[in-house]
Amino acid sequence: AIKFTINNKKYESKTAKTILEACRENDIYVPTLCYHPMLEPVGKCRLCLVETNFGGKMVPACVTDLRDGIEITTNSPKVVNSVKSNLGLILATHNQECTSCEANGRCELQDLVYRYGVEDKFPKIFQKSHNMVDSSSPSLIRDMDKCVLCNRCVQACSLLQGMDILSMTGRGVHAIPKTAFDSPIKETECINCGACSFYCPVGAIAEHSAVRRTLDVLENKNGKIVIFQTAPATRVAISEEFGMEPGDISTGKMVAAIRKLGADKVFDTNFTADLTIMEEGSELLHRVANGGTLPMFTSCCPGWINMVEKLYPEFIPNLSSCRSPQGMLSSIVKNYWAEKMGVKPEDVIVVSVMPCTAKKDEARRDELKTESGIPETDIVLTTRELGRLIKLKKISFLSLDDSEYNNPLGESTGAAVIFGNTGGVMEAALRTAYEIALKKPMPTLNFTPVRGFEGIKEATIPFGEIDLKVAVVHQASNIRNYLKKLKNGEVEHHFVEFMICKGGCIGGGGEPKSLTSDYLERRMKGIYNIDEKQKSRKSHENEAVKQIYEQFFEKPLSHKSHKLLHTHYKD
Ligand code: HC1
Ligand code: SF4
Repeated sequence: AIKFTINNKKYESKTAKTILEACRENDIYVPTLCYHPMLEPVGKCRLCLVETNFGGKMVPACVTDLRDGIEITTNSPKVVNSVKSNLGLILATHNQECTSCEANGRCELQDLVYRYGVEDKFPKIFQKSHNMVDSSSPSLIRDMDKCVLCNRCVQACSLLQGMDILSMTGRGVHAIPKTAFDSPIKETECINCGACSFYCPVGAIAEHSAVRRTLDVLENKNGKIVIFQTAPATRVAISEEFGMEPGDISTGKMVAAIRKLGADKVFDTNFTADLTIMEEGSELLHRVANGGTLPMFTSCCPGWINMVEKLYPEFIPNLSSCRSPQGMLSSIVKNYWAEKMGVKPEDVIVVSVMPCTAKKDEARRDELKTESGIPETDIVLTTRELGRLIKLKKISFLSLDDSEYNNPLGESTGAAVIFGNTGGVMEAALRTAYEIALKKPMPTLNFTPVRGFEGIKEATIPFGEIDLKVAVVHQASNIRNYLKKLKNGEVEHHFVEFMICKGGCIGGGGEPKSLTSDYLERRMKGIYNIDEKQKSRKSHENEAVKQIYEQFFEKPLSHKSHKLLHTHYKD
């Protein structure tokens, strides 16, 4: 173990590599702005400067190695003054439209300025100098006058996602993360995953907010019926917006809060996750039996669809034709449920709550409009935005009694909720396909080879005549590696699940921001806990799904299913 002192107290550590890690391990506060435990430390913001007994100069704690015998001081007047003056300099170049900023209340800079009581006294020479708000993407807004040059968006986009859309350009006061040729983000190869917005410590890159529009819809209904749907991964993360822990399950409170906001019905995207399994499983069996294009690729992740359309159009035939569960639910609501309820589709507004910024972009697709040309999903809110709405309306989330989803479009099984985790769609599909094709239950429902955080997971399942080879790939950079291997003939599979974000939807770019290093593991556990506790854990046992086939769709891949539950892609 390394022995050291912090503020004259003795400590030792076996795991900490840097001074910052040693301080965090021992609950000693060191301010940071550019640091995030899921990214590489870069030592740019200079807020974590500390004094040590080695050399005279203060050193950045995030990039300075912990050494035996080091004496660290984090609370001297010299350190505190340096934090204050660095914060003052950051403020001088920062567009402080805090009151209307998407990050208001969850901004790391705001918290630091408040904590240190920093006065905004430097002249604002650089304010508005970049003069650029890029709202071209339906998913994201970039306001570079709010950028603090932490480099986190650049790292998220290149290191984590392998997309390289943003890079730091210019020096000193002219430094700024830019797209190639400074193009509006919509004109780049950006897939709208939102990783940049998740890691932005301030409001320089944020989700393209629909909070105000949703408020308007809820407060001025004018006879319209407002339906909400909530994605699998929202229920293990929304709790973090209210001070609970990652992975804490708050399905019932979330539904109750949405009712309080004024929704007329709350449906569950999980219902159509179960329905997706019926359609996608049947599509796979059909492709295998009839020599269709293989491997078949899942199609529920909109960042992934964007990636295929923009960068790998040669793989479009491999994509399952199934709409995403979000798309299926909205389609059912507007094209079937509305008629059953005796209302016009135009008088129904569907608000979907998703862990994902790319879902906003998916909802605007021409292929996902009703016959009269209105979007089937009217509004997409991220989990973060739902948190904002609940807070704005002063709903006391933590003291709400649990509420249930409305049926039948609120009924779901354990197979549906695991869609939120990487590997979940595959596991859910196998639970059903195995049982339907081989007419016997899978030996175990917990199919562990496709669980966990490994970038590319593979499994082979004896499937009657054939050995079914499957793979699960998550995080855009791993996906690009996998596709390279597939093109080179180095891998061979029948069915592959792709999720653009690390961990799957639980790691979506629209989920509550977290400064911990284990939030993904904890959210993942939360999802599997829900699955374990469900009455049924197989999609084909969902009674409401069975019913909708009996009453309307007839069977998977029927003519009606093709019209309302399937889609096509742009090449
Ligand atoms: Fe997902 Fe999906 S699981 S894509 O990861 O198939 O966003 O949570 O809603 O649509 O169901 C996201 C999550 C989500 C869809 C489902
Ligand atoms: Fe990069 Fe994703 Fe942000 Fe686009 S949304 S700039 S791909 S991190």
